[in-house]
Amino acid sequence: MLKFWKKKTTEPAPAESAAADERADLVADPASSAESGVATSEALAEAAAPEPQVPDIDAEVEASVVVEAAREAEHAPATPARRSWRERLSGSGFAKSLSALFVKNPRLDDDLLDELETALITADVGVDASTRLVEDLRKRMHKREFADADALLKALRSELVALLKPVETPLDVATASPFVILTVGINGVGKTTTIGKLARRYVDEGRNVILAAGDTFRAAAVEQLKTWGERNKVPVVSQGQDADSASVIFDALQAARSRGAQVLIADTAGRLHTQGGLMDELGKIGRVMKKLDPSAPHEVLMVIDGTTGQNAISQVRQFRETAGVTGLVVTKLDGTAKGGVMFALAREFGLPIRYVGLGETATDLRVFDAEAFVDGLLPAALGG
Ligand SMILES: Nc1nc2c(ncn2[C@@H]2O[C@H](COP(=O)(O)OP(=O)(O)O)[C@@H](O)[C@H]2O)c(=O)[nH]1
Ligand SMILES: [Mg+2]
Repeated sequence: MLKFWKKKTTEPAPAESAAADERADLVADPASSAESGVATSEALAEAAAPEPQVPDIDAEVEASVVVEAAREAEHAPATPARRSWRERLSGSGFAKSLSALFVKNPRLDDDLLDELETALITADVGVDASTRLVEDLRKRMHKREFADADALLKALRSELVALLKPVETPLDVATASPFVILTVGINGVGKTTTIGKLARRYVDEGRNVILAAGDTFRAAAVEQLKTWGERNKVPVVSQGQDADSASVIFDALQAARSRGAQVLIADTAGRLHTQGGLMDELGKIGRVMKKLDPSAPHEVLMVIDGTTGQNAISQVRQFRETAGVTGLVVTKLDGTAKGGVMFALAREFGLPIRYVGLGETATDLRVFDAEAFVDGLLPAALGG
């Protein structure tokens, strides 16, 4: 049975503003990014809220009214505060070892470059990329191209930006309607949380969004998505636990088309009884969608946990082959992530990095910006 679930209309939406986001950035505590099965303790409390009403046609209509109201009444858009990238990334292994390296005025010599190479490799940039980068800088240093460590830092910055620029390709959801995003990735990487954040972003942009609870493997996953739906006032299409994921997503696509929704975001399981089973399921979801819309899914968005380091590479390799990944989201870069995995991913696959997760709340998903990211990792200029 297709179930529409809607937000209870009595509760006022939290008014979050760009300014509030900035304040939150300043007090953000990276240590608080503990991982649990559900989004946050707030999510837990919300999940315990009364059961959603059994939906009917009226509920559908009401749900879209709520979406309209949300657009008008709610908050300023989730404007990314550029300076907050540094606040969020400063705890990363990359930022820490680089700032330790460039602390005080370091001597510009081969030892410094050796240490830089070690720091990059340790931060998960990858051996090949790190070695190439440092050898290039070494040649330039020997040609006396750098007057001081600041100049070296500037050169490093532009090399790092150059590595990431090719994958800085934002996702344009206006190219189809409904634009179907299928999210994939292993358990716990942040798929459901990312869907919640994306829903918030697209609603802020004035789009009609529908979510599909395609992770039917765990009951908690459906509840978690509903919680995000409630927060952002977007309908969530779900069936019971153990329902066929492809059929949930098929229903959701049908609903999205009949309601004129502009974006459909589908959640999927990160683990089934066997890994092969998961890949078969993802294949089936794709085939079933194409019965309604041969061009769907328009984006297969793979979510990667930024704290997993080099293991992310093998994950992407596997999902790319079997699920046809077209874009990446790297989450949890605010916590203990080393950060370097972004460069390794860019070099290895060249897949667009659409968004990065810099925290657990709705506005902590940023459109990937190579310069802001690199500046967040590197120490500020040494000179002053
Ligand atoms: N610190 C931090 N935590 C995140 C981020 N994205 C997701 N998480 C947390 O990671 C955990 C797993 O997320 P979830 O969405 O359930 O993962 P899923 O199993 O892939 O759906 C949750 O506790 C999330 O709050 C992020 O960008 N930063
Ligand atoms: Mg999930």
